[in-house]
Amino acid sequence: MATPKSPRSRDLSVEITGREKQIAVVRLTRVAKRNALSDGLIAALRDAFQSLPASARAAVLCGEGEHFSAGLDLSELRERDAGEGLHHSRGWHAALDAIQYGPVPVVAALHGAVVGGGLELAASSHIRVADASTFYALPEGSRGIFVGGGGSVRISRLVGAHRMLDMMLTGRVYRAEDGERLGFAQYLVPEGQAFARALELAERIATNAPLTNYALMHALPRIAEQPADHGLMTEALMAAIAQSAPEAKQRVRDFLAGKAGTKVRKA
Ligand code: 1HE
Repeated sequence: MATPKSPRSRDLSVEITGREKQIAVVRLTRVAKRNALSDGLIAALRDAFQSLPASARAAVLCGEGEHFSAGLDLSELRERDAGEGLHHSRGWHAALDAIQYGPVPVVAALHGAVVGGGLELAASSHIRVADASTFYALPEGSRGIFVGGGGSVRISRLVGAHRMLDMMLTGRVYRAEDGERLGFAQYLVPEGQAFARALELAERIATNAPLTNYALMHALPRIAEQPADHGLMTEALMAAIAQSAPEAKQRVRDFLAGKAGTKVRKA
């Protein structure tokens, strides 16, 4: 792995690795506090995703230690007035938007606790790989607070508002196997293997045409929110832009000439 770039916060590291330095590994390193997300760490995440090197084509988001993240740093939860609470939540929104709508697809490698704001963070990534030790919870209900990091939008879309409501009302905890079945993660791997699988997926993603990846990250979720006739129009516009790129033309020529190594194969 390449020498770490100077970390923007001691609680976060950014390393650039892989073929032609195409993969950015963004790692929460606040192990002693179970990667609890302080205001500083949230700002560092925002800065990291807003300033990835131009060579990056995909990113892996992971956590050091036994847990992905214990969520909001509860020690910072002090009495805020309404305005401060609003801005605090909007700060999280800005950081997690920088992940979801950033320059490259993000694969999260999950293990241990993925709870509260940690689950909101995971939900802002594009692909989630969970190992068998992963568990998901939203303890906000028992802490007397509400989600504020985009969870009511992203988590409810991932698993349904009815499941999110159950988790918050009853403190229900989902195990890794259930999490994959319900949609928290798209991949489930044996304990200790989430990072390796996430890196492998990120390397595969990095071989796609950047414009296709951009369309998937930026157009697809918006199309899914549009009325059908608007969505179809947006899809047509995005399709026209993607297929007009010189790289797309070359890839299709390669396939037709039998030169592409990307024939679809049965799983
Ligand atoms: C923390 C935090 C935290 C641990 N903020 N300090 N999140 C929660 O309600 C989850 C709270 N945390 C836990 O339930 C557990 O810590 C874990 C299941 C995640 C991990 O358990 P364990 O046994 O490995 O660790 P621990 O012994 O509980 O914690 C180790 C230390 O981390 C300890 O500090 P120490 O100084 O006594 O060593 C804990 O206090 C500290 N720690 N979690 C601050 N969250 C945008 S709104 C989002 C709203 C939310 O995220 S609410 C949910 C918050």
